[in-house]
Amino acid sequence: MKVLLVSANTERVNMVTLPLGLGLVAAATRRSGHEVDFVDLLGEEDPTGAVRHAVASHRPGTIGIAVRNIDDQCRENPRFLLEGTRAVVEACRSCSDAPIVLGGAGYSIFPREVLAYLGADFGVAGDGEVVFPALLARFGKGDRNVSDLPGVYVRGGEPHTERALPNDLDALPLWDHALSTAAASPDVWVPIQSRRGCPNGCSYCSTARIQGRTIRRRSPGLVADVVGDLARTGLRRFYFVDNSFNIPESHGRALCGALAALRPRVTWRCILYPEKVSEEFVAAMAAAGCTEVALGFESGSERVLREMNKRFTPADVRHTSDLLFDHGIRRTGFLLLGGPGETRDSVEESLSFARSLRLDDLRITVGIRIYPGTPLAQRALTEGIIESEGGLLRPRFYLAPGLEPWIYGRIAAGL
Ligand code: B12
Ligand code: SF4
Repeated sequence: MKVLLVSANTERVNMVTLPLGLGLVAAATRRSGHEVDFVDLLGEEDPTGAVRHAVASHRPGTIGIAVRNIDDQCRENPRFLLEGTRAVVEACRSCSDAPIVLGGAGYSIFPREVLAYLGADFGVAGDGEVVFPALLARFGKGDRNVSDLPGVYVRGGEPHTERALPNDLDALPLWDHALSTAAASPDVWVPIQSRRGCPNGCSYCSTARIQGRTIRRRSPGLVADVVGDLARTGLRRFYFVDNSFNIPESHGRALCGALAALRPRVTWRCILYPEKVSEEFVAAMAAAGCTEVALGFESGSERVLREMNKRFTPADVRHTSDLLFDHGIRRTGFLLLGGPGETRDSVEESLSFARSLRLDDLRITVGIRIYPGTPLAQRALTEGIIESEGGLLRPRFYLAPGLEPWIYGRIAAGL
């Protein structure tokens, strides 16, 4: 079957991101014998025009659309990002009768709501590489009765089976050539993924709904092989999009060993969870080409960290940050202020803690985006901040009482 895959993300906020997830779905779809046309709308001046053109020239039997971002998570001036995606769905409808299937990280958090809002036909919550080809196989037989497939939503219906989170990631593709041209752009850090899932259960986090709570790993050697292949095509800067590069540390260390052996050498960035990080591990990261780490410690107050269900203390953060500094790895710190239990004092504590770390960069977010199914959503419900967990598609935020408007002035005043 001819399949058109569209990445609807047009955002450049924070960093240019390549649609890795859709690329992996594209590779799996090709492996299943289908013909794939791939359109990334990032950088398109006329996204709906580009989609209409692709539909007209490819005449797909099925259209898949990746929904990455729902909003920008900014409480002060929130931007809801699905309107553009809705226009993309409408553009597809206006020139094709092909079924439209949604998927992606943003989609997986709000499968029912996004499907209804965008007016598509089907949606796949969770990993797409196995389920999307299974869906195509049914469509190929003229069968649109697909709600028995894992995590598949039909507009107005419910899936009969839990989302698919395959354990054997080595059986799935790691890259797709459709991404390679954009990956060569000088402002891109090429995304690569070595594991999925996170068991940590931070109180506000949506990852469990996207990737589940069980860690699923790819073999470090296979990941390094793909990075090496890409390096030989001239790509040298990578971004590990794993939720945390060091969970578990043994996997990260094995990966570092394999990356260190690559010629030509590559540089890379990753996200680190500042719990039990050893000097040996940080040395291995540096030797393998790590140049920068996103250190999401979120707070400098031990009490607030406990409220967030973090497993580390400010002392652990300092230890990790110092090790990174000692090994020449840039540190971007993240503070997430205003969650349950936050007070003016704990905000001051966090700011002075962040100052003391002498980070290379610090990003501060005020107010926490509430995601359904999280302890934070439960808390917001109990405190009357939200009315139900069903109304969270348009962003709602938790901000502890007594902080507004003071906190915005305080952040503007600097560390
Ligand atoms: C790494 C990451 C980043 C990195 C990206 C680095 C890079 N070079 O790509 C950084 C830190 C820069 C970043 C920035 C942002 N991010 Co971010 N990011 C992530 C993270 C942790 C992983 C995303 C990823 O690459 N996954 C790897 C790929 C392989 O998985 P995938 O895309 O989910 O694809 C799979 C499935 O979803 C599915 N699938 C995907 N597409 C399709 C299509 C079809 C048709 C089908 C059937 C299936 C399917 O199959 C794929 C393979 O199994 C997710 C959280 C998470 N756990 O998913 C947040 C996440 C995607 N980010 C989010 C947000 C909000 C942002 C920012 C807006 C934050 C900000 N204000 O700066 C920016 C936006 C960046 C941009 N320009 O678009 C949110 C999106 C939800 C929302 N509220 O909108 C998430 C979900 C985190 C969260 N808070 O919940 N991000
Ligand atoms: S460590 Fe990161 S991905 Fe895991 S639950 Fe916490 S915030 Fe989410």
